[in-house]
Amino acid sequence: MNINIKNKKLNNWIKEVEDMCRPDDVYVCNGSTEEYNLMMGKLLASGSAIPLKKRPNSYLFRSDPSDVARIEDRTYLSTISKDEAGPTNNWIDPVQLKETMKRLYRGCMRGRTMYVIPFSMGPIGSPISKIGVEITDSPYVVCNMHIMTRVGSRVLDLLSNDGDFIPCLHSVGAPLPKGKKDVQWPCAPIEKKYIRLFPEENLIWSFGSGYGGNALLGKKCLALRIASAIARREGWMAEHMLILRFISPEGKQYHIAAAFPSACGKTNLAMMRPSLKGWKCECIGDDIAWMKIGADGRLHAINPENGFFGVAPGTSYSTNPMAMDTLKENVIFTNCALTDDGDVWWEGMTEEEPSHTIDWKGNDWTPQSKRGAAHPNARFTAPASQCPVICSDWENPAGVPIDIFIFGGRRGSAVPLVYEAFSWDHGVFLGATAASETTSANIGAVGNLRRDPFAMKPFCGYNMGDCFQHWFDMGDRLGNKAPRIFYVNWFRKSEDGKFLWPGFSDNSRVLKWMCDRVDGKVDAQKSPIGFLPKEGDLHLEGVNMSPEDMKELMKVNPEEWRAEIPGIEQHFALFGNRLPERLKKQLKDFISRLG
Ligand code: TSX
Ligand code: MN
Repeated sequence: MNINIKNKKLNNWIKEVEDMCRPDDVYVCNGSTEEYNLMMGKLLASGSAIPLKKRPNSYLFRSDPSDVARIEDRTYLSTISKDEAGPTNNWIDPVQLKETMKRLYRGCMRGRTMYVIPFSMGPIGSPISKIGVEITDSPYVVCNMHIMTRVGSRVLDLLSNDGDFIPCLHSVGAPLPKGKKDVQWPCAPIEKKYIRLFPEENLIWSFGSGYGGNALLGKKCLALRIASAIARREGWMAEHMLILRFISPEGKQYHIAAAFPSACGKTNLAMMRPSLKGWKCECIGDDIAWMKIGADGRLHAINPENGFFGVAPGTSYSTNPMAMDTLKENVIFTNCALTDDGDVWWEGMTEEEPSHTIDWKGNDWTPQSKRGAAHPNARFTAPASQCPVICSDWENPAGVPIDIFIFGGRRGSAVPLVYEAFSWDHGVFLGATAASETTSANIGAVGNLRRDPFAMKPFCGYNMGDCFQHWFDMGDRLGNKAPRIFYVNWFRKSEDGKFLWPGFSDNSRVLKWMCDRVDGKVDAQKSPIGFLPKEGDLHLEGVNMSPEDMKELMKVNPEEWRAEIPGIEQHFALFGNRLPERLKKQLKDFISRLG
């Protein structure tokens, strides 16, 4: 081991894992640039990393075709009682599980180095931050963690002798026999891939996958699944939300946190450039918000992450110019295509397709090829500090006070562009019933409606029914200082199947209406589903839309909404006696408003 660690719990854990996994070496990470270069050097030498001529200090990786996304059906919550995991999580008995997994971990790091990564989620030393330590046998994970979290000796200093941390154990599950050359992307076959969370012990075990949320354990596993369970116990919130600062022409700041299921463009909204004259938008985070009630009684949010792990396909100078500018250097790309002049490319990046690339599997690709050049879930890993519109307060340890919560989803019909909840309880109902139509980015059939309460279905580390109650409890504590709650749908279509709303920059018009509501500047029109903008209150100058299309976009058809009720009832029935009475009342009121 290269560093002398003082923390007793950490030393014991390292020894325990070393005895079990049998690596050739143990290396403790210090988070330095030299260390990053050393790791990347190894990955270049082994042929895993491909340097990109067009982007300084940037590299392309190609994963194993079996290892391209989060493995929801192989992710288990291991709580003492099954009821604690609830109906939306896979559950497995912790005692039985530990035996199974210990068998897998036994000797799994032979021929490899075991890396110990001390990291902070949130600015180092912030009262809202948490410390984790990931043990991994993947140098690719080390490099990604350098970008996505705050890694290093400062974290070890903070841990001192007896500080606490969340242990995150990861192995690609591919021991390397002596003298054998490593493959480009080591991982285990699908039936040996597992993610296991022990929310009652604050412990994370991941085996067999090297990809994204399966392997970068600070993100989905710690900052959402484990943190959401801690947050409920401690009375704060860990949510799947982007955070942005919206600034009026007069310089007034509004802080907005928004939860959308995947494939709704969270990263695009987080870095949006308003089309409304004089308004500005700054990014604080694109995926996760940790929020605590401050001394002022308001809800303050931090972004626990240090970078963006974004979906590449669809990202372009027209959909998200600020992301494109973030990606100019110091980026890790995974499963993108490689162009002949040494750049990356993905579907939707440019108006014109390149005439030839090497696709994400390493094969020749031309526009005539039937398969995509980049994998639909191809990713970029980029430092948040490189985003041109990163907010000056993005690392403020006190966080930013949230004025507005937004929920939403992708709905071709029924759901209007925007509406406001009548009350906190009604807003919780909107979050709890949020749904989105599946796209090719999800697994399963395209176009199915999937309930994804608070966009947390894959990420809630405890019973979702208790999560609903936690939202009510937080609202009770926040009282009249609670953020206002809105619901949006950028994806409503006309009869002939065209998107009605231009979206992107023009979403600033929707955000402005929300701010006007918060300031009491505009009245609203009551409908059965919530408050709608009154005619003329959505600023539409410069939007090329006919009044008929606008009417179609905002229409609330009680008939269509009545058709939603069986689905909501079915969804609520899942939670049995854990479904809060207050949600039942919301559903009853909703039904009676529809008449
Ligand atoms: O991210 C999106 N947002 C939010 C932007 C701040 N997307 C992309 C979703 C996939 C990740 C959107 N797609 C949005 C949106 O507001 N709206 C749409 C639908 C749409 C797509 C294209 C056009 C209009 C709407 N227009 C043209 O193609 C010209
Ligand atoms: Mn996410």
